[in-house]
Amino acid sequence: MNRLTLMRIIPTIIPAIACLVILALGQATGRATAQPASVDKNQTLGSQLAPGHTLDGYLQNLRTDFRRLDADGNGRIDAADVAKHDAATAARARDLLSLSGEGSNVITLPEIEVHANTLFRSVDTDGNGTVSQQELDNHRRRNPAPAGGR
Ligand SMILES: [Ca+2]
Ligand SMILES: [Ca+2]
Repeated sequence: MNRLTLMRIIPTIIPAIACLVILALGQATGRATAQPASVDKNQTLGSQLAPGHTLDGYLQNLRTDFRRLDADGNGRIDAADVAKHDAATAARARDLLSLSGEGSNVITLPEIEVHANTLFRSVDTDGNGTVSQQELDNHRRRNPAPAGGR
């Protein structure tokens, strides 16, 4: 390859490499920002999902959980409720609060049910309305607990 050929090739190669680098960086940062929220959601809501559950049974479980955590019974979980609980229950309440999104410090049952509906559908992969042990195992393999565990 002589110098002249090289001079012709370089201007076409450099933009191509730059494009690849930008694409790779974009994917890396996309993963880094998207993953923690969805993993948290799966952990927080997935802990109430058991084999044999229908969507109704699962939502019933979440409602019971919600009522236990809503210490003052006003239909919202917020910092006032968290302050009334022991450490373990307060941690659970904070997990649910984190579902309401960044900057929000209150969550209602309908908000939780929206997330729960989405989670249930993503676990019930054959769409028969019941979560089997196999579907739950597959889901947990796809969404492993964060390193360090909680
Ligand atoms: Ca409350
Ligand atoms: Ca199923």
